[in-house]
Amino acid sequence: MNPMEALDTNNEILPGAKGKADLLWRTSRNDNENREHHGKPGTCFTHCDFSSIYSKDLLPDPAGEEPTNRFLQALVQILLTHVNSTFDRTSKVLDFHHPHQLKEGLEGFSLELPDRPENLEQLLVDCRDTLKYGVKTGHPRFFNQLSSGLDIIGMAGEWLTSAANTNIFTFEISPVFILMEEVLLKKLREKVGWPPVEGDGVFCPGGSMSNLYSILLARYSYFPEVKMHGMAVIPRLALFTSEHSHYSIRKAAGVLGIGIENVFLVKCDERGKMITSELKSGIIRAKAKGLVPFYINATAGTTVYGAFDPLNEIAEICERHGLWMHVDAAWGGGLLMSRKHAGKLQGIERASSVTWNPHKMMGVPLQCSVILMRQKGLLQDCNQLCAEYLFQPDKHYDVAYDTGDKSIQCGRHVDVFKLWLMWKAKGSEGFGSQVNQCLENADYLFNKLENRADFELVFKNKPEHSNVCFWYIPHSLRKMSRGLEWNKKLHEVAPKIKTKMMEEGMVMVGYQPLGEKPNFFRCVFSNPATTREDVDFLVDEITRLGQDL
Ligand code: ABU
Repeated sequence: MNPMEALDTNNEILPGAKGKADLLWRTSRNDNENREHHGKPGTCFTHCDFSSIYSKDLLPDPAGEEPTNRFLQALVQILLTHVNSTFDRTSKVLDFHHPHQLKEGLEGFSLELPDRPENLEQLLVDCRDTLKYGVKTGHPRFFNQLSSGLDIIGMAGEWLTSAANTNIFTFEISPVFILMEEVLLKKLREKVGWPPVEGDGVFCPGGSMSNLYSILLARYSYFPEVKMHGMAVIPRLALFTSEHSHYSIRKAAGVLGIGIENVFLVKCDERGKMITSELKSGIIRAKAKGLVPFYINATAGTTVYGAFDPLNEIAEICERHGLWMHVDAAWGGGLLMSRKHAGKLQGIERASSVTWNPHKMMGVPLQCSVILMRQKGLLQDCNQLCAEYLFQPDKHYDVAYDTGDKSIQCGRHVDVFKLWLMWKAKGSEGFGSQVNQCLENADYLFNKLENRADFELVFKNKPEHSNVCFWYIPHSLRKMSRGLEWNKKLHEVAPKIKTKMMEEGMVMVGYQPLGEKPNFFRCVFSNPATTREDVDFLVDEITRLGQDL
């Protein structure tokens, strides 16, 4: 795209644009008239000539304040346009292009990096194009991932975090954020049901990392010598997780040198819950082979089915065998915010550690994930190396607040502020209602599909979380007798529909096979902007796109 041209959110050239000197924006796709804008919603924002202004002209240049203000206001206008179109149901969820098309450069949008600086006008166009060719994960019709939605307060929190641009390892450079982290970790532990004054935790980049921490901590608690001397000085370990659990448990076992083959996948029932009798016999078998079981992961909200493992039964097994109980509540943890649904995690309070991703069900902008520990001090003992250039013991404040040595990272992004700000904005109750609404949408979809001949539900009992898994059965398959051939054909249906869906871009939902089951759709709700009409739209779209298959 030529940076001299001004585009609206559909990348159409606006009639009022005056070439290189002017960039004009409309705030939303519905704002059809090209009006002058002075910061009021729905009107054009500004005439700005950025064509001879470069990044060197911005702050810290002595005369940089005014161009910096104008540049950032122009950028904010682009972001507001994106925000408005995200919530505009007539706008697309995505404008799909293949990797090679994006690499070749679309309408002048080039990913290649120049040797000579580009002016701010070009940078603004690049910003806008980056959003244009991305996916609007906050769109009410984006059902593709566990993390979705665009929380305005959360986004504001992320902007502030970026402006503060600090590292959350020491109190001396992150005094406020470190204390916020303490407040939030305590609050989340309270929700888990642990005594709030004890316990520990750390924000880390995603659920996989949180799960890795849990295995690291469990191993250290039984075999502290491993920190200094490695795996050679400890027995061959075994850990257990369900066949429906997240792959990060196996990955972590590989990363930590425990070995993927020493992760035992426990069978699940039809609903995707761990069968505890299988767990018991698995532990006995592993012991008989000379392995040392030490850790069980129970999942609260599996990735595909949204199933909850029987936490109390698993806790009993852990207590009987002296094993570490971890609960991966990356997805299900959000339900603890809802009085109506928190009971589905009964038994979580018996765990030694918990993974929880506020960036999933609580709608906090990515990333926001925690590992919570029941025992205080273990994180510090396990990970600390006392780097003297950061963690000087003779600082003039209480160095217990230099929490960075608990982490396996050195530099750590501040993920807490957006969650803290959202909590202030909604209260615990606001998060609870959000969760309730998402689960009501899941119920609505489940009930709707239950009564349709052209859809089939993958599991027949009501969703416990907001996952609804289903097949679309095209006309050609409805009368065909079931068997291998039928399964093979059904396996191709979801990918074909998804291809058309992404090319048209009006809605987005994921699919996957699971075990012997051919590809099926998994619809998940975590966006409070989604309504029943959006659910109806999804079902109608799948029907329309799949009717000729
Ligand atoms: N555990 C990562 C999230 C996967 C998903 O969104 O489907």
